[in-house]
Amino acid sequence: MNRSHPSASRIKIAVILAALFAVVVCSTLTTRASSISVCDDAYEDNDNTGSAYPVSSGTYPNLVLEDSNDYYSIMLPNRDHIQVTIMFSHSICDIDMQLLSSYGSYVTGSTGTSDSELMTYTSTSSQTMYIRIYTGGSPSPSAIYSMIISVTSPPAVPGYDALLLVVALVSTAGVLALVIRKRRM
Ligand SMILES: [Ca+2]
Ligand SMILES: [Ca+2]
Repeated sequence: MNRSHPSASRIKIAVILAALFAVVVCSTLTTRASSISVCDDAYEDNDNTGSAYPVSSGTYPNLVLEDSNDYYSIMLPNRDHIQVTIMFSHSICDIDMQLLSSYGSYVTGSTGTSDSELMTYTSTSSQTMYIRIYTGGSPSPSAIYSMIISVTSPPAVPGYDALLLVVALVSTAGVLALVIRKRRM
């Protein structure tokens, strides 16, 4: 017997034991103060809109869906376009996501069956929106994902600001004319 090359079954058992060890350790090693698992990401406790972690355009690697939800908040000016992408291993955990309004209502979402999800939205008002990461399966310390957020502003329209100024001046002049007319009556 060649002892330098362990059998495939032994390797498989070792991998399973290592995974079980990680799950058990990560599930039990919790901080006494907040009960947050030491294996979850640094943005916890962000399990609802009230505790959503504020984010902006950028890449957020090594996030963990160890509990039921991860919420992130983002400020979107009117007409800005947001694109959110998450990447993960679908075979480990089927992670989905939603974009919620400032009131917490559903705006759009992505519930695919591959190793990534993507959603886009163009804001119709200035508001704080919420990105909800969740799963219909089982959250675990192994449910690791990366999130990429891209927010872009609409291109400036030539003469748009000047047009707004003209409209404001004409409106103000109209109101003044009405006031003067009423006083003379
Ligand atoms: Ca998390
Ligand atoms: Ca969470």
